[in-house]
Amino acid sequence: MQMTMRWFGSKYDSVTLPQIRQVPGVTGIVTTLYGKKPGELWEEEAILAIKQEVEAAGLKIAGIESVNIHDAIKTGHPDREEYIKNYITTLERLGKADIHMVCYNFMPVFDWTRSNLAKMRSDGSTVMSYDQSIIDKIDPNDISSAMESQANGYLLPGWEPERIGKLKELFAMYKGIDEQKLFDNLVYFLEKIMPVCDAYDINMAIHPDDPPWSVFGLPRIVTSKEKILKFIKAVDNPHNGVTLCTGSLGSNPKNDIPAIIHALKGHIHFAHLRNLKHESPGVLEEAAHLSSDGSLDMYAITKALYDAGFDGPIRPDHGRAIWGEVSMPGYGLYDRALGCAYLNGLWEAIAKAHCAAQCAQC
Ligand code: DNO
Repeated sequence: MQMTMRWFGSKYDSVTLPQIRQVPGVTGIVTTLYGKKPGELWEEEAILAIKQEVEAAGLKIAGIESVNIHDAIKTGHPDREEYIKNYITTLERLGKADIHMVCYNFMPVFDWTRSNLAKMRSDGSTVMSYDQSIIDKIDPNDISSAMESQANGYLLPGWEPERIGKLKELFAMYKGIDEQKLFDNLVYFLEKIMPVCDAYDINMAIHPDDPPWSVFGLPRIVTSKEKILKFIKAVDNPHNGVTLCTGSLGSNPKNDIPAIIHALKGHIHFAHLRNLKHESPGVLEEAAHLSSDGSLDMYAITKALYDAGFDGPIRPDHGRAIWGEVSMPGYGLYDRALGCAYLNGLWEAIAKAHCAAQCAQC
């Protein structure tokens, strides 16, 4: 595995590449051209410029998070052909730049959703949290301003103002799109892009829906082991894979994450590891990465990844805001660096225990 951190680019991130470079064991970052709108073509020069910037800091681009998908592709609108063409060209350019993993999502209208971006915990740290009863009372037209007002002045990933500014149009596009149609549109998209992924060895890593259930009445299809296996089987190609996001899948306590990892063996191309604490059904808050701070067994999850032979990039996911740091919610340096140290420690212990057990056998 390769330990990485997410970095949004020097114009958009409070964390710098030299800071990331000093986190023990972190050798790469996952990044994006953050100013690009979904569907826009990525220029070769822009890809090479960010690659050079990252490499000059002594790090590598381990993958892209994300090349976002235009809503015409998700809804199957006739314009999708144009946007799929752009997507293929972007993938081709990323492949030529020696970038071989792309994270994306297929969530209608909204990317990840939270009801609070700075919930105070008893230790004085703040975390992002979700409460379905609060979301149920929010008019979807108001959710973006509610999120934006808590974003500390940063642009939130997946909440592009140009797109979210046209919510009425967006909701109209999704009228009549149910789970089956969304699924068919995902399969259509994957079938079209697999040839370029084969040609340039690009692993596509779909991000689970966050939270993994329908929000604002919109369909969601990347929510459970069964649903993920359905589209993995529908487009039978090793490049068709997932981002194993423990926080997203783990928001539903019925999702057994180690079992999901084993079921998806060979198709996990990227891992987002974070913990969360369940309060009651539909009510949860993010936690420190340490198992005992939340409801997920981070040791069992990491061991399942190790046992499944996972060798892709891992990143600590959303951290708490601690020690007075002000950053994009979830993406400060301090708690994510603690997360890296903890996850690296788990991995080392698991790897050494495995070697010791093997030696004992011979
Ligand atoms: C939020 C992230 C998501 C994720 C996208 C992938 O913090 O986990 O925005 O990057 O869903 O396309």
